Amino acid sequence: MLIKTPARSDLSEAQTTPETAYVSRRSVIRGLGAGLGGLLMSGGAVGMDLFGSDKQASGSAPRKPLQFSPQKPAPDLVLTPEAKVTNHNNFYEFGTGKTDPAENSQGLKIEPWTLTVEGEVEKPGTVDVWKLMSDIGLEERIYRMRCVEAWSMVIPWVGFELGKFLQRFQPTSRAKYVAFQTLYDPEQIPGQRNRYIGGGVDYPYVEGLRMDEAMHPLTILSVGLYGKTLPPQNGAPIRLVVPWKYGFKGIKSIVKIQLVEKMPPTSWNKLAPNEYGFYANVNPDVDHPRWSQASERYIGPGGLFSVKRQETLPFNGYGDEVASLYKNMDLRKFY
Ligand SMILES: Nc1nc2c(c(=O)[nH]1)N[C@H]1C(S)=C(S)[C@@H](COP(=O)(O)O)O[C@H]1N2
Ligand SMILES: [Mo]
Repeated sequence: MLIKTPARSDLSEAQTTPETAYVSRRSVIRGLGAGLGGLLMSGGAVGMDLFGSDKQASGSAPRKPLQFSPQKPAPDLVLTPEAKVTNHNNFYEFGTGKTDPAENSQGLKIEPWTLTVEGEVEKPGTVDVWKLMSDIGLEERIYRMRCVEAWSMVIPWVGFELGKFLQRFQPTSRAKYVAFQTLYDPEQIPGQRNRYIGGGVDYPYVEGLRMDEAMHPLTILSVGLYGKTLPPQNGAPIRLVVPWKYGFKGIKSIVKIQLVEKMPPTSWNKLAPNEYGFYANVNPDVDHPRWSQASERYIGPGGLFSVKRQETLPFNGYGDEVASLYKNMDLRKFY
């Protein structure tokens, strides 16, 4: 590893972005005709929008300010501007183009929203996600995000540890894996009505983790980014974030979590098993059959299409924390 990667606790939204980036971010946001609200939320637990304009770049769904504990400094990470995080997405249910989700998901009804936890647990249950957001104690997590398509971002998520949440339901000793499911509602979701729009994925989108991966403190359920609730295109109101894995593991708009004994099916693996594995750990040494994974295009501050080619790090830079989970595994075989 050439770049020293700080522990996640060393990172903070306010400190990761140099002054010049704030200037660029402002111009990008202005260029897209949105408000300045996002600029003021750095590290903040404050829900006030001084400019009275909290609208995101492309959407009509208002995002609510969240209360959360901020992270500490991360001098080596530069945040991807909010307007890019919310306008360059993969959410095939709303189309396969990068701007399709922002354009087509604004009507998604995200409130109310319930999440059911069932399967190998002593106490199955259904929670009101909006109530959960105000009860559970949210924290900021600034993570690198590496898509399997070889682009990356740095995103200031707001959320909570999946492991702590799952403990509430008391997993049984038979729980070996965790299966996740996205909302299935073809009336609302165009890609679920039309295979062409939805990119040929079998819906609902499903994902899974091994139990130890799910319980790892880096694994979060995110309910916000840049200090506010998630916009629909980023998986509102609740989505998974596993920072050492390729982005497709981060399933969006989750309605169900099942604890199970056997490895569950996952959407991209079903579609192309030779290209996308269950583990999907970021690994510069294991290429995708159709492209190299050794480097990535980092989408950072600057002009709308400014990208920087950089090396991809093993486990996306989180190896110190997670490599031990895979110590006896051949990562070429279990890609
Ligand atoms: N339900 C669902 N979840 C999904 C996807 C999707 O198409 N549908 N795309 C995945 C992929 S490939 C990536 S890279 C991330 C992108 O998250 P972002 O748009 O918030 O950056 O979401 C993941 N979660
Ligand atoms: Mo992705």
